[in-house]
Amino acid sequence: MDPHELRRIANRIRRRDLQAVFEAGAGHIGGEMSVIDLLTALYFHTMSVDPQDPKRDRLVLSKGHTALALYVTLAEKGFIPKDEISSFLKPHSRLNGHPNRVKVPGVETNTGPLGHGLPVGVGMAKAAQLNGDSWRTFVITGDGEMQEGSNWEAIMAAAQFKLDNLTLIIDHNRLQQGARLADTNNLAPLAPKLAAFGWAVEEIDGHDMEQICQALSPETVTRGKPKCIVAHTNKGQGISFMSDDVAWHHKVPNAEQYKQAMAELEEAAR
Ligand SMILES: Cc1ncc(C[n+]2csc(CCOP(=O)(O)OP(=O)(O)O)c2C)c(N)n1
Ligand SMILES: [Mg+2]
Repeated sequence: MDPHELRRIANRIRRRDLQAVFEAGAGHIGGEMSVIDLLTALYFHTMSVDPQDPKRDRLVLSKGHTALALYVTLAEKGFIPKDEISSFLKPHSRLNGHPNRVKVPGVETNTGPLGHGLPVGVGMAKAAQLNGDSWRTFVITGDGEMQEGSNWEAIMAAAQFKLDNLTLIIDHNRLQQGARLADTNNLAPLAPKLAAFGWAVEEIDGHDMEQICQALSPETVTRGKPKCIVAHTNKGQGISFMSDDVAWHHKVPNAEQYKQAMAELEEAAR
């Protein structure tokens, strides 16, 4: 699929996500807008995700608070009915605030407590390596999430195991909950740290479809090394008044803000 079509899909996912947050009165809209281009490229360009195929590629959305972005992407891909998105966070809905692999088709791992997805991803990649399988594991973490020590244990293990079938994508939007990364526990620059741990590292603009697809392609994998893509993103990407504003980690737009946000996304789709 070409980048233009991928951008159209990402825009559709952003609009559906925004609508669902507005209607549910909850969600993590900032981090959803920042991760949607990455999810779109993974599901519509890079990964083979046939649920019947045990050798399908795997995605672990470790920043599980942005589950809604994953649900909308899975609905676009046909894993769940598009209508079901309107049940997000409703009583008895399977679309909870964090993804559940038992309930939602296409979800590979339960996530929510930050710092767990990468250790699980290392286990998945190790399993494929032991079986001699060529499927790939992708993990998306938040940048604030990278403060969790469990990630760095997993990073060491992945290098030790030479897991070149593992790709970690860090959604580097420079914001966490209630604060900037720089004012909390400043991990930037991330790339040299991953490189020092023995990973192959690439830095990209996480909203540029060409760059995302290129960085995810199997040809760019370094033999014998796990790969980290530091994706420079904006929290709230696509909606001017949410972009790069820490308040929109999990704020919900009022009716007027919703109208403006939707108008901006619709304009971008033209
Ligand atoms: C172990 C753990 N501590 C705290 C939280 C609460 N929490 C949810 S999101 C979040 C901030 C995450 O920031 P970041 O990883 O940068 O994600 P993004 O900016 O993409 O939303 C926190 C602290 C959690 N889910 N898990
Ligand atoms: Mg962040």
